Amino acid sequence: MATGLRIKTAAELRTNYLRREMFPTIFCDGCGLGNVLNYTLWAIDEVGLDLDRTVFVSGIGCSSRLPGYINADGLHATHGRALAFASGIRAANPDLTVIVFTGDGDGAGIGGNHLLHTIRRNMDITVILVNNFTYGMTGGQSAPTTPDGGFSSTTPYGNIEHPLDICELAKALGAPYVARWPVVSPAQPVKSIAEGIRKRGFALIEMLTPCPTAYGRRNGLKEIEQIWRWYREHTVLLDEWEWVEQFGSPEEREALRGKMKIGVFQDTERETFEDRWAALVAREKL
Ligand SMILES: Cc1ncc(C[n+]2csc(CCOP(=O)(O)OP(=O)(O)O)c2C)c(N)n1
Repeated sequence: MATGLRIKTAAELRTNYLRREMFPTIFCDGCGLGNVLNYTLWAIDEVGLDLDRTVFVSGIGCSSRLPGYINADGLHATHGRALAFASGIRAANPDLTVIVFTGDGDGAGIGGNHLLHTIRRNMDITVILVNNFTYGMTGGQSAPTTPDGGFSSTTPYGNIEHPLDICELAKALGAPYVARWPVVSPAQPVKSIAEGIRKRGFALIEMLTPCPTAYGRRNGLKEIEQIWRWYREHTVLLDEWEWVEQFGSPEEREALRGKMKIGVFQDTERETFEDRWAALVAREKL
């Protein structure tokens, strides 16, 4: 594999990282959250994180249940507030590695304002934001990410709102690491999660993840083959997207409509809140 990873078997993951008593999971058939959990554990293993020095934080939703399956300290916080709790942990104990699992509703809907200000502050937090285009746990209401025309319990005639591009937002706010990948292939997500954990400062990895029960069944995306085909047909690698925008024909540019860019949107350095705090404490002799 291109990343040089040795992918762990399910048995190895179970022994090293999982709370066996928590299984089976609450996830539906075809849900991609198991993949997100696997990729995160593979990345953690690759980085060699000490789980005794790592805290997993989440808000509320199906995706926010993920910390419960990992054999490490976790904080299952309130809806939309995962980043506020994560920021508190980092401020109180900057030696801890903080990884947040959040949904598109949790992280970019009700928690959208926390997302803006946590990125602006640039604390060293890695956020794995699971975008399943819907508020899954509560039965499939439309979210800020629901695609144009997408059917949901609150948009029975199709969504008329423009969807939020979370990665473009995070990039514009100066997040040092920003990436988006669909869950259908493991290599890039595992590499990005590892890069996000290693990055000093705020890292956001958006995972496009199927929700066959709440979103898929209303949108012809209930079966695995349909989901795979949709991700293949509706995602375009960033380099290719930029090339088409610059040099493509009007028809090729038009074909980008309704599709999503995937790849690493930003990989840069920016002074962190923790660095500035340490400098302030030293300067003012606090
Ligand atoms: C303050 C508050 N408002 C609403 C809810 C109800 N609620 C629980 S989970 C959820 C949706 C979560 O959606 P998302 O974050 O997209 O995660 P998913 O379940 O899709 O993984 C909502 C609205 C709540 N628990 N608290």
